[in-house]
Amino acid sequence: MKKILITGASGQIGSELTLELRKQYGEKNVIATDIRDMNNEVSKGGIFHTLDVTEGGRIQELVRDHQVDTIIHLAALLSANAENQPLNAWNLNMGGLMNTLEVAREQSCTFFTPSSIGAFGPSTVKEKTPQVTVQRPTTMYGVSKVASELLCDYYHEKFGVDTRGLRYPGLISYLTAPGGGTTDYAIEMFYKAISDHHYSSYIAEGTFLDMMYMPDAIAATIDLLEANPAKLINRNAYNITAMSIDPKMLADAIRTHIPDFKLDYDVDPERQKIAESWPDHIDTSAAVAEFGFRPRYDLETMATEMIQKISHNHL
Ligand code: AKB
Repeated sequence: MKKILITGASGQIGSELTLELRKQYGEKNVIATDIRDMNNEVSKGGIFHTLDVTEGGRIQELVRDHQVDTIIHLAALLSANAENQPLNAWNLNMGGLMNTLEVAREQSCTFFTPSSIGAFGPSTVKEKTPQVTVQRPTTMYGVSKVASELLCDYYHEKFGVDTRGLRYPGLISYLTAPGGGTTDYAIEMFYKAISDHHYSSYIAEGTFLDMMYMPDAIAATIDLLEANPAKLINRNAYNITAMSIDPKMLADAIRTHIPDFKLDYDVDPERQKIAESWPDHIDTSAAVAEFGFRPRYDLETMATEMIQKISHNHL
C-alpha cells in the first residue's frame, strides 16, 4: 500500500484527489498538506498538516515522520494569477518543485507533479498537438511548467527518481472553484447559467481549448501513479484531454438543459491572449499507449452531470 504526501491539497485538484486517495488507499495512508488550514473536508477528514512548500526542511520532516513513499506535488499558481505576479509565480512554482523533488530523491519516493496545456505556446502546432513538440510558451506559468517537465526528466535520468506527470487541460468541476486560471470561464458559465440564465464570457467565441471533467482527471492521475514504470517512456508529462470546445459549444450543451440561457462576450484581453497562445486540441496517444488513458465523459455527459450536481447543491 502506498503512503502518499500531497501538497496543495485544498486546491482545485487537490481537494478532490485527496478524498479519492483516502477512499482508495485508506485514511492513514494519505498525508494532506496545504499552506493554510481551510477548515474543510481535506483538513478535517484525515491526516492534515500545514506546509509551505518553499520550506524544504519541513517537507523532509513530514516525509520522514510519516514514512511517505509517494509525493504528489500540486501547490502552484495558475496561469492568470501567475501573469499578474510573475516573480512570485516563479518562486513558488519552481522553489516548491525543487524542494519536493529533492526530498523525493533523498527519500526514494515516487514523484507526481502536474504540467498543463499551458506548457505549449503560439509556435506549437494547434491541432493534434503531439506529445513531443515545440514548447515555447509566452506566459510565466508556461515557462515554469516547461522548466518543471525538464527538471522532472532530469531527476529521473540523473538520479533515478520515479517522476511522472500529466499535462492537464482545463478542468471542470462542481465541487471546488478554481483560482486564477484561464480556462475557469467554463466553470463560471455553469454557475451563472443556473443562477442567472446569463453569462458574459471573458474568452471569445471560436477560441478552442482542451477541457476535461474532474472525475476523469482524478482517475487519470491515479492510473498514472499505478502504472508499471517499465512502460512509461514519456513520463514528464503526458498530454491528456477529453474534449476541445469554445464558449459557444459549451453554451449550446448547457442550453439543452436550460433553453433560455443567454451567452454574450466581454473579452478580457489578458486571458484571451493566454488562451490564444495554447493549442486547440492536443493528441493523447502516448497516454493511451503507455498507461491506458481513457476519459469517460464527453461534453454532453459532463454538462448533464455538472448541471444536476450544481442545481442539487444549491437547492
Ligand atoms: C489554467 O487555466 O491556468 C489551468 C491550466 C489549463 O493549466 N486550468
